[in-house]
Amino acid sequence: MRCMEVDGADIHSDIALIKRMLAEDGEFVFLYAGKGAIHDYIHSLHDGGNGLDDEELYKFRICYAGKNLNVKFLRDDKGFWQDITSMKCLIDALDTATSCYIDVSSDSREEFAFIVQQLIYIQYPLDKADVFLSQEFRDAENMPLRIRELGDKLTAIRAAAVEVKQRLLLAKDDPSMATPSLIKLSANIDSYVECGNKVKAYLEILHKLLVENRDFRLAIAATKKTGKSVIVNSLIGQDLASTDIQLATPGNFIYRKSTDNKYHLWMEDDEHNQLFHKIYDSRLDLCKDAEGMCRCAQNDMNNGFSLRDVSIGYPASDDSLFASLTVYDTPGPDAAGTNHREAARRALNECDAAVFCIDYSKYLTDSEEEYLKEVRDIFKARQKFHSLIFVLNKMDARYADAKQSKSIAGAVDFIKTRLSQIADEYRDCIIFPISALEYFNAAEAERAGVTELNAPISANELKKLKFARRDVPELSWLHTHSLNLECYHGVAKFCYYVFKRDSGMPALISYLTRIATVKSPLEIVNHVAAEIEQQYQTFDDLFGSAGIHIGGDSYEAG
Ligand SMILES: Nc1nc2c(ncn2[C@@H]2O[C@H](COP(=O)(O)OP(=O)(O)O)[C@@H](O)[C@H]2O)c(=O)[nH]1
Ligand SMILES: [Mg+2]
Repeated sequence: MRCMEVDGADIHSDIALIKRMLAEDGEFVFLYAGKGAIHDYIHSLHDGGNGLDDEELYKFRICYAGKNLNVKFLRDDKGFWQDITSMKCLIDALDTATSCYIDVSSDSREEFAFIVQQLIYIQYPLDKADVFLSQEFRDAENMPLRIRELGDKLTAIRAAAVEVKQRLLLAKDDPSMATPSLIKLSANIDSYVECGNKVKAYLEILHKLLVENRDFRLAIAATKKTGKSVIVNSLIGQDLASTDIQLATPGNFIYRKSTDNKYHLWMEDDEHNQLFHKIYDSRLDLCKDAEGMCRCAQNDMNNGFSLRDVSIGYPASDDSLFASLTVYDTPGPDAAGTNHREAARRALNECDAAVFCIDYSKYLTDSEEEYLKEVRDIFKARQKFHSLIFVLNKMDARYADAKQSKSIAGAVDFIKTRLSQIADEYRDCIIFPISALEYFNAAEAERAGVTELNAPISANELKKLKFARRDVPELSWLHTHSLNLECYHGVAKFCYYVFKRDSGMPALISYLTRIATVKSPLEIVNHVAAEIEQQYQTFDDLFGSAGIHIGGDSYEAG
């Protein structure tokens, strides 16, 4: 990819240079090495309409120059690792047609997030670039061995606890064995039992990780009407979550794949007893019932206009993306007088990762800011900010609204700056610009069997298609959008692949897949390992005083 540095020292010469390069190569990438934020620089380049015009801003690709990188780079078609020290170095080495690996040798999450975000700024296809921390890679390789070692430690703790119990029993019959330190242990026998239960719970978690394909739980959170349900439908590959403009989601709707190829709707009480369970052959019948439940809740003042968590099972092919994904469509917390806030908070606490969605067309409202502070508190307590991902949705709105920022990097950079002002913890967050509706409409047309868009066709042919297939209303949206892509980006041919890629969703999905398959299991093992180490130490100190050493030979391990 071709690239060049700019620094804003002489804005007029920058404008002239950028205009010239964009006319030559629409994909040209600029690296910002100046002071201040990229969104402010873009504002200066626009110069109230005297500088870069809208068409140029749509095309303009820019990211930060990042001159102190310490990463290793491998391209699939080359057999050697290359040292990378700046974004210029990286972009020179990238090729959109070839997959690559970017190994963040410093193990710094900040550097990792920086690189991923810069690739998003320049709209690089993230599914072609695998960015990872060196430590993560080593951990993943060592995971089976590590789990075995942790299992051994747990067995040793158990064996030592059994030994303590046996000695206490013997001491009852033989007072000479009742040393003062053993008697001291007997006073706390209840707390060992409790620890024993904890140890058992860890064993179960590890067992699940090793033996079962663990479920990945993802919560989608946002204020109302930001596009949560469209994102959910895009991820599960079904039109299930209601996007009726008059109907707010009044509780958590939890979607997971069913095992019998049917649709299911069920609800449980607080003790996980099923309150009801209905099975459907038809998606539409289930949707009708689910919408009916939402409508009832809208008038149910006694229950805070809310629903208990509703679970939905849906048939999905085995090769479907995220086969073991559970998605929580959470209620927006911004409806006064409802219990919606509480339900969303619960989902955010239960999930392995969360997507927080911001409406591009509104640029952070007061209620979004308030919700973001609350989410910061939840994730602070959980100590896992990197599993909180941001999306800036409705990016397609920049074509329709004259006042909106035309540059994707400009819009994302602005929100990124705002987020770091709202909470320091959001400084290293990653924001994905997407148009969930574009992805969803393309997927719906595909599911409706419109095969003409499997291969590229012109905007004019797409126009004819939308009239020929009036039964597929999504084609009309896609056609309107194709005119924007043709006019502002010079796209001549359209197919599902083009729309999906333009939507930004594949980049988000590939990032989520990585979290689900690598980061989340590692995080669980690390968490469990830390707890086990702590328990090991506590027991060892405690039992050691009575001459019993965990894993030692002072007893028969059993
Ligand atoms: N233009 C545009 N509209 C969207 C997009 N995503 C969602 N919407 C619309 O925003 C409205 C609210 O979407 P919905 O998913 O119901 O929002 P929720 O309340 O957050 O679940 C609907 O009319 C959607 O069609 C998008 O990417 N672009
Ligand atoms: Mg919704």
